[in-house]
Amino acid sequence: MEFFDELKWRGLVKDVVDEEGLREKLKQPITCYCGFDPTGPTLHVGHLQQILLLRRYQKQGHHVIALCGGATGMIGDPRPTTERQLQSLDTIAYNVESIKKQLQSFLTFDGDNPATMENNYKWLGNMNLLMFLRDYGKYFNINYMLNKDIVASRLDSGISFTEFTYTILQAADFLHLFEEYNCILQIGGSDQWGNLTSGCELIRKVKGDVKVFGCTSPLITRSDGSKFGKSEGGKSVWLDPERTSAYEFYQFWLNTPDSDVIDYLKRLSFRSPEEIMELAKQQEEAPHLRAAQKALAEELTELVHGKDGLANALKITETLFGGDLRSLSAKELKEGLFDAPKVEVEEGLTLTDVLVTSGIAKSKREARELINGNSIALNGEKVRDTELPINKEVAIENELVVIKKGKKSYTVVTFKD
Ligand code: 545
Repeated sequence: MEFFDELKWRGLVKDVVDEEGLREKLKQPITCYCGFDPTGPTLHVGHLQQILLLRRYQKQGHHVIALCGGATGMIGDPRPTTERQLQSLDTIAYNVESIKKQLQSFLTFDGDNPATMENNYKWLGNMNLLMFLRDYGKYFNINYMLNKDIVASRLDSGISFTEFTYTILQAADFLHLFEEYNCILQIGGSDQWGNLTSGCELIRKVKGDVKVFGCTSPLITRSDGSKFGKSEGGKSVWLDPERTSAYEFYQFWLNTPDSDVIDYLKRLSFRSPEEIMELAKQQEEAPHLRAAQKALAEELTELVHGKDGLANALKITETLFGGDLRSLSAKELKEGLFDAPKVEVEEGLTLTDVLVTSGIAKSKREARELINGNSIALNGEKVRDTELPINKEVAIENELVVIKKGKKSYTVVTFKD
């Protein structure tokens, strides 16, 4: 399959500036870029598709530029809803560094086709206002700008001159990268269409009859209409191991509904179309085995958290689903049980009392019934002693006690100081 056809098959192409022209150009190596504003300290799963798309271009032999928006991040791309709060310069500087590090881990910066990392503060940071107005502003017709979707959607609620001007800055970047690297393609999510076309227009006006392109991808959605990128508990799933552990990350993908998993594999996995179709077939024949979900979760966890991260996620997963809890450290248990209820109790209460104070049982009577009925396990072992004192001695690493009621319902107990 031709590269661009494969991108289409994967669902990575929405709108294109001059598709025929782009297909022609892609027969030879070109330079393309995608920008990321340092609006937060870390990327999340929603950004993965675009980063991996850059990686696809790189693997195909194209030169890719990951641009970190040190300057555009000082302004903020207008959102359809409300004006953004400006971020402090310190925050932006901090975010730039951490986002650059994350982007770096997904692309190859050595070998014979190294990627380039750029920061638009380099050329926009010291631009002077009069030059901006003469060299760029002059090419933007106000009517044209008012017709951009994002501006149109903000006309009622209001948009500042600052955010209104954002698209010109991004266009200036494309022009700069065109001049400096002969970069002829900008990619982005479908929310970036207006900015991509601004850049193509600017380059054509300044440079005359040159061919430059923009290509957007549909944003990832969930077929049940809920927002993509949040875990069960509604927490965002980040690419930073400090914020989202490898286990949590793995579980997020493992829990992908059947109706979405093939779509996600197409967009995010580097498996070939044949391999993905094979997984689709397996899914149809034996959905309960969740082969497609496992393949997706394993591949992406290894990509983001490395081999060790994946091994750790698998170990925790297997243990929680039937292994010996004692083989996990307190840290691993906390990761594995991140979404289980947590309670703090006084040390030395009896098991019966702990079940009641932690809400696992509604009354002492129910607690005793559960224990006598063999439904309660402590750190993975069934207990039958209703009066067992719960203290640091029975806790894992003297820190936490994991109580399991029935097959799957975990509660993590720690002690008050
Ligand atoms: C700035 C200067 C350029 C080119 C692009 C930009 C950034 C662009 C933008 N992009 C989004 C973004 O999100 C924050 C990421 C880090 C916390 O706002 N104006 O910066 C997202 N982008 C990836 C995809 C996107 C987009 O980084 O394009 O569609 C999300 O999927 O929203 O010269």
